[in-house]
Amino acid sequence: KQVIIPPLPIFQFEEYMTSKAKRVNKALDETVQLRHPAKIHEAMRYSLLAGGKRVRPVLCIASCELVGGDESSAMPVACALEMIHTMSLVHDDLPCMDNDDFRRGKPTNHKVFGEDTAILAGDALLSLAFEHVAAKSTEISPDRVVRAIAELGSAVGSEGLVAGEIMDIDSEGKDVSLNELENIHVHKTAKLLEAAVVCGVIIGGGNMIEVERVRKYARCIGLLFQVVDDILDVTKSSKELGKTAGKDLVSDKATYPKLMGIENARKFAGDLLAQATEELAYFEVARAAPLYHLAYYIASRQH
Ligand code: GRG
Repeated sequence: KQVIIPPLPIFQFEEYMTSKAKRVNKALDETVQLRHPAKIHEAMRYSLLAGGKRVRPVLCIASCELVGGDESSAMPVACALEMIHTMSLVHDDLPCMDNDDFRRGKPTNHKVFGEDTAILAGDALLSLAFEHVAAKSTEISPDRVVRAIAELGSAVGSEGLVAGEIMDIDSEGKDVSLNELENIHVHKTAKLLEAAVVCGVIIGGGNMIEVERVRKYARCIGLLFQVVDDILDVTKSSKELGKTAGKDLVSDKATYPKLMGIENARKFAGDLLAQATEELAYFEVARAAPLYHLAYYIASRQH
């Protein structure tokens, strides 16, 4: 099948991302204040306000606006998504998981506050995410708030992020098929992006057709994010090494370039971008402009 990627609608995307991220940061800062007990709130704020790209909150707000809702209605869910994403990073970095020392350009949470506090800070962020949506989405009909909460819960739990992480852990040192690799990424990355757009549409008053369109869009950009990540790992390290085989072509970890070859991985990325934009074709182009640009942004990222 021939891949057709439509031209991008004209739209000030960088400005859009920056201004939305700024308002999300402000809302997060106000939501997680430095109160008693100071240590746990410091640890929560340390990772939450460490300057991520805020892709999930922006996806949520953009999807809410796509169906006619406004930014302020989506803000509690947008903040919850970032709390959940951040807690998953804090736990992922722990010595018993990936054992990473740096995240978002700073020492990881457990390096600064200790493992015990890092685990608790993650737990507190996860719990607060759900409390915040339930307590602050006061202008949205309760049935929509409950649907959004259910969507968030399923994106996190044993059929969501946690499923992706356990499958990833179990796959270590084993031969992983393309299907298994896709399944890990769908759960570790795509599920929360799906929840972001689906919750945005639910809160914005959208219908089931709209929900399913954005869900498919998010699944494509979630996989796209990982394929691009894998390709960048190869090209980055081959530049560093001055060789054709980069780090991830020789390391243990299963990646798309390793399983299908770099050219097919690039083609797969193109297919995913085309599929993502196909789902958006259902909506009015001008309203969907931020989502088109987000997909291109993920596809063309250079680092
Ligand atoms: C969720 C209860 C619960 C436990 C955690 C550890 C774990 C289970 C899941 C791991 C999830 C994980 C680390 C997925 C990778 C997600 C990903 C694509 C991270 C990078 O996202 P960006 O680029 O990062 O959006 P920034 O820093 O910009 O936000």
